[in-house]
Amino acid sequence: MAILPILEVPDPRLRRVCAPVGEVTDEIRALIADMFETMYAAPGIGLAAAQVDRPIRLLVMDVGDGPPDAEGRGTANPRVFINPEILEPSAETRVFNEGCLSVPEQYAEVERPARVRARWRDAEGVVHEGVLEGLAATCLQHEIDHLNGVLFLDHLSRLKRAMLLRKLEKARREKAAA
Ligand code: K1U
Ligand code: ZN
Repeated sequence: MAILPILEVPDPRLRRVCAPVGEVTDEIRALIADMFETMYAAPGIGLAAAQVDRPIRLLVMDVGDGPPDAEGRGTANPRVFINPEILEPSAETRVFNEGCLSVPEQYAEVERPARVRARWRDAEGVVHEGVLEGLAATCLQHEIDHLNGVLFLDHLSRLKRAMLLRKLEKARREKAAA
């Protein structure tokens, strides 16, 4: 397994529309393992293949709430979404202070549908359909945006986007000078 470099804005490769995945091969499964390792190391709760320079429709997510462990605590819940599609977004929306590993350490409130009915394939190629809500719904929509070359910045007003990008440049300058 390997930790892969994550592309950061303004890299034009983040703006590509990704191609559907055909057969789920061992090569794809190896990429999935690397993406989980990269996501957990970052750390993050989601990662799209586009962010690690693989322009294909694949994303991984772990927003927790897996089966409780021996102490009754919620645990990891790694999930793979191949060729995900939103079938039905809810009319109700929710606002979440989103981050993005391609826009490091910058956060902004984004409004999206609160629930989505989605269809996707898993790492075995099995088709699933289900409703995601809460953080899982927000994260799935954020990651599907990546597969379409869209960043959470694109959901902000021009002014908010410009302010956030200025903050990012300042943080990068300070880091380079340190
Ligand atoms: O796609 C990405 O860039 C990953 C992104 C996913 C995401 C976060 C918030 C809302 C929607 C989608 C991140 O994981 S940013 C980091 C983050 O949110 C986080 C990091 C450590 C602990 C908890 C959250
Ligand atoms: Zn992101």
